[in-house]
Amino acid sequence: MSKFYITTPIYYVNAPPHLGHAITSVLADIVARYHRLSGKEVFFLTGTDEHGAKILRASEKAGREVSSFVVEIRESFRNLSPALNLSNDDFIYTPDKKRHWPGAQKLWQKLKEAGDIYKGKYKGLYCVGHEAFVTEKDLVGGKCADHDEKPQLIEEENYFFRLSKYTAEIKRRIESKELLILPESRRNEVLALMGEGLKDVSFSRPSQDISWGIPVPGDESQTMYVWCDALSNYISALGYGSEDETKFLKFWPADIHFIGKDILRFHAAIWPGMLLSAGLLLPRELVVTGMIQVGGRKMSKTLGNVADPFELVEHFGADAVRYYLSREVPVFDDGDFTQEKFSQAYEGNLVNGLGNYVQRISTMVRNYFDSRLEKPAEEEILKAPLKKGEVEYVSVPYFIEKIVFPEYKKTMDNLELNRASDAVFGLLKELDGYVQHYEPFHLIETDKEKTRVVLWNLAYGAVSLAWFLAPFLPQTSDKIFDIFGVVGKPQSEWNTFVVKEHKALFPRKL
Ligand code: ME8
Repeated sequence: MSKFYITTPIYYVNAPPHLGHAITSVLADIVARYHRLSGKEVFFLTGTDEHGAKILRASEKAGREVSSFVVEIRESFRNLSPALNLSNDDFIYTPDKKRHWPGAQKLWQKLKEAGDIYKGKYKGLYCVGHEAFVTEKDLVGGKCADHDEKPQLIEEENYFFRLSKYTAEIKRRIESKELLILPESRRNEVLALMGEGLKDVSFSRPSQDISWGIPVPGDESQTMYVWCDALSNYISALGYGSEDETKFLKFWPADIHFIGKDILRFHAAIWPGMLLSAGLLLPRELVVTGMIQVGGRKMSKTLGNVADPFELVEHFGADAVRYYLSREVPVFDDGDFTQEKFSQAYEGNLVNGLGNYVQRISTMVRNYFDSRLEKPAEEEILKAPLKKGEVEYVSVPYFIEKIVFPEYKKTMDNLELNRASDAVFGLLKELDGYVQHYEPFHLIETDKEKTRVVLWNLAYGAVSLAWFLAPFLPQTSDKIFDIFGVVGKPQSEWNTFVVKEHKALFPRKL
């Protein structure tokens, strides 16, 4: 069985999660579920990034001891999984001395052994929001444009990582697509950056200034730079540096790191540099998402313009939120979030669209055929073809197999999740058209046998929707399989449908 390792970023615990974190985790979950359903052994990792100045400052602001402050917020990130039905196999957090520190420290040791760690003096502007040094050109009116605050001038002695040494090799890997970066525009952006050459990175801070972190191996007076610490989670979680590295040997390299565009540079430059220095394989793919915005500005904890995923789930249900995040927001571009847009999408596509379709079909099967529909003979099926414009497809199953499935598979494999979801909701539209065309609610009065064929096609369509939606809307998908009596049955056994009475899939909220 082939393996598939997929990760989300580990999120900062300076505040509870917002919809921006939810979107990355939901998209990664959809991909994880898709690969699991296609028979791969999947390892899906998420977690939290809990060290550094940013977290320390947030705990001070809250008047709390940092070690207990992080636990509380970590739990709210952990709770995203049951709330949004995320299927992560593991959850890593950086203060975990047993699971995370040995990996981070082993990796540091490897860089050191490679001669890539050296001591130097650094003077620069540090943005705590970014947890990175910034340059004058990143500032607007002396402030960091993303975080709306003045960076600190820092002058200190610390350790450096010789990233410059790896510029050419990293560039080659990205150019050759051995390290694939999606979408193309982000790949080009990174390559342009490489053109200027990568600079060495300050990789530690004096412990007296920032003690909340992992001590540098062999020099307790220094704390590891939070990005060096954080990036290593992708291998520490697999047991790298522990007594048992079996999982690491099995799952590394990562097949996909799902990240937002805000952290691309760290993943496309520093992380490959660290791995090359340590003689480890590079991840296969970085999938870089756009940002959810509110009124044109990135939704962020620092800016305080956040939408709470838990509230949305509470009101609309997990699948409604998953639907919105995977279809109504572009994966690779920025997209705006408004409550009105969310409600409209919910009412339009879920209540009136998918929910209504399933309700109508199941009700007709119950009322006209005593809840049971056997598969009609092939020649009967041919009597109710599906018309799409000028083209006539012999049946609903045929249309699904020849038109919908290839488009779905292609777009899923290319991680064009919005388009894959469009293909599924496009099928729903065709099925609605099929209902309108044959009007089974009238046809039943004149031709019961043909109504049986039409409804069988429509029930097959409903179950196919459930199959396609399984990675996107897992609960809804399960419910539809159950309503039509085909739980656990492969497609080849979707012959007889025994339909159950059920509640609305998506209750009306307006
Ligand atoms: O950067 N829209 O953590 P972070 C879409 N700890 N996605 C968003 C978003 C938005 N408005 N806001 C956040 C860190 N995200 C580091 C990562 S990884 C080794 C360390 C998502 O809490 C998006 O995936 O700031 C972004 O890259 C990530 O959350 C940043 O989360």
